[in-house]
Amino acid sequence: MTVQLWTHCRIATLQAGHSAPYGLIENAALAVDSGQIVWVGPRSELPAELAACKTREHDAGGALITPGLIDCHTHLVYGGDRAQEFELRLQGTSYEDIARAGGGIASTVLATRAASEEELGAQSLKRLQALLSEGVTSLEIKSGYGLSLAHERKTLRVARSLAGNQPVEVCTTFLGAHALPPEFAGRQDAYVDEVLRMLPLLHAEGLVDAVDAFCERIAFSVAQTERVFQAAQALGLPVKLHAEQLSDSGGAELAARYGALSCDHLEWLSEQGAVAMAKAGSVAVLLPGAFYFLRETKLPPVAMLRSHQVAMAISTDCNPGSSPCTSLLLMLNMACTLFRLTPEEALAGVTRHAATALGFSDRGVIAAGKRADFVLWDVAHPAQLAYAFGANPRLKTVFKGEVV
Ligand code: DI6
Ligand code: FE
Repeated sequence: MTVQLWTHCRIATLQAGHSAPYGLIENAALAVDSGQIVWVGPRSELPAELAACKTREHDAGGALITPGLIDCHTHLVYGGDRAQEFELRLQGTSYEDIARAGGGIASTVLATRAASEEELGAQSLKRLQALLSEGVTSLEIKSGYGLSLAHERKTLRVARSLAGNQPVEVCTTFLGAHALPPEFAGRQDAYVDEVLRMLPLLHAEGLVDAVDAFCERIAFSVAQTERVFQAAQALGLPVKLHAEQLSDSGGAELAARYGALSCDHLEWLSEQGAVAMAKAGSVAVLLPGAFYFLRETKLPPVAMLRSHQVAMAISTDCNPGSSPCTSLLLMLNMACTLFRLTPEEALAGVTRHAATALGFSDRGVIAAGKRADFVLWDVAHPAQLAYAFGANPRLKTVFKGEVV
């Protein structure tokens, strides 16, 4: 055993059922061996056998330690940007009108198709690095701006390769059913057939960890979404869904029937949908950046989610159209100010519950047996992470036991 010890810190473990808020331990110690946490608790209770195996002691200088942050819903790999669409929206055109007129997602599809794998990688790396600078250690990246076999493959390959030399783990999600590509105009079901053809091929290349769809009046119907879910299920892939973002389509109930890892957005979620999610254990992924940027007024039903004990995660939704955002810390603040989450719920939403939303049971909390992904912060209390917006108090990230 070669134990690295972290001392002179307080630790927000985020452990479920811990007696203190945030699972906070004062005057704490954290022991790491081979990339795994082997012990956490008050320094005074550190077992002598662990102290005896210590090969290195890190003085955290009084920092707060939290689990590494997890961004569980991003569309980080895309070409171009949509600043002009932003200008149009400021003049009064709505997001849905722009989409119906062939702009919106479709314009990012053109730019993504036009970009080479290298160009896409370089543009996306900057966004990834912005997230990492705030303590993200795991994230999800969706495809969905390629919308053809070759371009969805390119997107997913970029997503996979981004993780290659960065201290982060990336999960990839196939979002072929994100929008209708121009060559399929007026032929929605034929495009869903095409999505069903792409999925097994991309999966066979090891590019797909999960499957998502955009179930909405400007995107795909419940019936079309179900065909995609059936195909995912046949391959043993977990599903998740962009559900009830702009209207109540009943997508969450469908997703719950397929045991979805998460349902995301959910501003228009019905009580039936929440009940179904609770039964299925699907996480509600709330995306305050998209709510803010589209100036939505319909709030996600947070009180209802709480009353049905649906776990809530928070994510950037990093994408060019509805949330061109690369700050997960800002999302903590917005989840509190806009959605009225408590700072503790918000922090659990980017750690413990975000891990569940990605199907990870080995991270998201600081506990023995979990991966040693954690962040040192220059704050006295965890609520400060949600309270100060535009600040980045990160001191250090530790990824798989090693200082980044
Ligand atoms: N919902 C969203 O908010 C993103 N995708 C989706 O299905 C936005 C995509 C975009 O506008 O580019
Ligand atoms: Fe999204």
